[in-house]
Amino acid sequence: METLPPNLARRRLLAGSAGALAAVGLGATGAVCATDAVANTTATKAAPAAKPLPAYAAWKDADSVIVHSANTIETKRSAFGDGVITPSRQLYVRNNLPPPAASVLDDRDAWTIEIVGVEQPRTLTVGDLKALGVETLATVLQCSGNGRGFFPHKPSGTPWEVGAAGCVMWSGISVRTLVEYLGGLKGKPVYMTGTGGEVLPEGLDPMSLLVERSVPREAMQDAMLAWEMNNEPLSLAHGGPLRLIVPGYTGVNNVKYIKRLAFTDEQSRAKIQQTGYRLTPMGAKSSPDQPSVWAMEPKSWITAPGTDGQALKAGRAVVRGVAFGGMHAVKRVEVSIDGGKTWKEASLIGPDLGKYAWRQFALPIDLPAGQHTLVSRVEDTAGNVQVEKRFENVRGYINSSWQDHGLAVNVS
Ligand SMILES: Nc1nc2c(c(=O)[nH]1)N[C@H]1C(S)=C(S)[C@@H](COP(=O)(O)O)O[C@H]1N2
Ligand SMILES: [Mo]
Repeated sequence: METLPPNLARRRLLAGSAGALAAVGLGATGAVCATDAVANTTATKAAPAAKPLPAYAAWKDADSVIVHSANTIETKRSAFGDGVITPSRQLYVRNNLPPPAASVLDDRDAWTIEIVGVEQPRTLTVGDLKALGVETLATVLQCSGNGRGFFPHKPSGTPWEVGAAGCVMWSGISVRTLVEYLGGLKGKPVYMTGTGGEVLPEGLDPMSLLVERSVPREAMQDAMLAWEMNNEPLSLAHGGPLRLIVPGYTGVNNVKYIKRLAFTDEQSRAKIQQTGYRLTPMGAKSSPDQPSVWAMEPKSWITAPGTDGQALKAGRAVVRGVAFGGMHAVKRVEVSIDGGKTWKEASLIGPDLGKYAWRQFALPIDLPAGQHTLVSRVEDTAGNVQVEKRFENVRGYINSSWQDHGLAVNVS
């Protein structure tokens, strides 16, 4: 039987009640106000002088991204375009630590990874892995804090809006194939734990910095060790030479520069696991007994028209966006041009790249003159509906609220 990560199980209940609220039309006026406020924030934030791209990500398309800092780069909402895969040059970047030296890419196949918690634990090179198997998989990669910028309490951390996410194609070896090759799992481990290969500064407690994340063991079923992203050798910015992909799980669980994969009975002792990335109720302190930020939830947002705040002309328009289920495939997407009072079903367009990818959606409409708030709402194949309201939490994680992600447009 599938064991749901606790955050997802709990949020399913929330999703149900938000759906009910939406059905009675609650929050429509609230939605307009909230999203107008958001639109203003966006406009003022875009204006200040753009920060330069850091050297390791200098190859990114500067016009498509917002550089928050050297280690946090966001895709502009207007840059998602109408193709399903997010081009690498436009994909967001998030590093908790500075990346390793670029020289780790000099001989990619020589990078080693230690596999433990299997019957025959071993250290293998990327070259070895390439000789064992290959698969290709599309997933939504989304930072746990994507949408944090919409939390009114201004949580610490990057105030991402929609662009700490993308739909990416990965190639590598499936963790299942690798584990079979190593004789299967040893015993019945509870977690799969991945360790990042950054060089840690001396003199500080390594556990306070180490990027090491544990996810429920079941996540290994669809997980992959990837050496290629969007048909190219994996870049340093995105975790090359080798990265763990845990489909359906938020960005942080997709450990870059992976140097150790362990099947363990306990969660990692690293701070990033113990108290970091917890869904901490407002007013409380982060602690290991709170749900870890693991599975993603149904979420969608509109990417066009009027994304850059440019004036729109009344008449025919096609509302477009992206939608994903997190752990399940997308069933349908509804669009509203009146802030959630009335909804129409959009068409899913473009190729379906599997349940972990996002779907593009489109709805041709007649756009009347005036101020409108465009919103979208996705339902997955398990019946989970994108929530109307964010779940308040101290660090601003997992904001899937359709109301927060509304787009205010001005039509004349
Ligand atoms: N080793 C390592 N892996 C990591 C991180 C990191 O800092 N170090 N950051 C995580 C976070 S918080 C996110 S959102 C994603 C970002 O992936 P990207 O930079 O390829 O977009 O990587 C995750 N994996
Ligand atoms: Mo993240």
